[in-house]
Amino acid sequence: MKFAKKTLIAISACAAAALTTMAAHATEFRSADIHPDDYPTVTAVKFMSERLKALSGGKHSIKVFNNSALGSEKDTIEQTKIGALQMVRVNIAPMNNICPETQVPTMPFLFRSVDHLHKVLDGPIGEEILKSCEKQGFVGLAYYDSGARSMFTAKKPVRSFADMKGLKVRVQQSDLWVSMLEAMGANATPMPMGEVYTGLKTGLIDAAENNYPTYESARAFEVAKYYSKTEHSMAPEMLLFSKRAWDKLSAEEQGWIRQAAKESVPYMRKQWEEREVKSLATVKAGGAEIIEVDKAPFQAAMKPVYDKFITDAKLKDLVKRVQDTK
Ligand code: BDP
Repeated sequence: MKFAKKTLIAISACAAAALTTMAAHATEFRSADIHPDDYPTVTAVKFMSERLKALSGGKHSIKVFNNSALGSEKDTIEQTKIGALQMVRVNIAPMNNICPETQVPTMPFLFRSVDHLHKVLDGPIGEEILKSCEKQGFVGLAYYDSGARSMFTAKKPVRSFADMKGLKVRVQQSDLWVSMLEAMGANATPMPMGEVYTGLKTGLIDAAENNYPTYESARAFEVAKYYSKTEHSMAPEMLLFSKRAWDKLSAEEQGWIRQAAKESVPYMRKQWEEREVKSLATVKAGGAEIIEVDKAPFQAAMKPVYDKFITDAKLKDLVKRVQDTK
């Protein structure tokens, strides 16, 4: 069958118009996550979808593509930027190279406690950092908890700072993370989370670092049973909406999305608290050894990382304001 060029243009214009009209009526936004079904970041976005449905009178909802179905965090961030995906839940780390302000909550040993972290992220500093990603194509909706990250090793345990020397450690895809591990004396290898289990199993890497829930859900404790409580970073999770998709929505629709995201935060925090306890029990039962380490030498080694990444006045001011938050 052959159509004249004009007819084809008319047909595609009609299809595009139909899509736009559809979008104005009912939309199922697509959101990505690397974690399994029962992980708190995934259940929280599902909760957000329910809230969005209620607030929009059934017009809008969110479908979560989790288990890395749409790729690594770096991939899905790129898809979100171009508007192929409307939303993404990622750790803040893969945003570090894109949006410099996100380096601040990633910085090692910055937060004194979960309370301190919540005060900062729930207040104007958190807001400012979310907003700073807008010029890069992302509307920051919320932060989710991610606990504290610690080292885990396959062959020999890290019992002191000296044990880090020469270890091949997987890090998230961020220059800041590479420097952080190098400052600890390790060789840093950036790779997606989905490759960590095999990497540890085959000996491609000696170690990785994460919170209890991911150490458990990624089954990393089966191949790296020494978990050393360095608690070197509390890098939170982020919920980002595609600015391209956002700009096509009405102010009212944007308000519903913001509201639903906001409401999912306390829900997520409760799930998170429970999951940390459950995951610790699971990894211990699975044979993991939980090791206390002296964190002071780790902390002392982080000065060059601050010097290298917290360079301009704006970032220095943000770090200072975080430290001054009581
Ligand atoms: C987990 C985060 C996830 C990251 C992962 C990682 O929830 O977003 O992808 O760490 O280390 O804690 O890559």
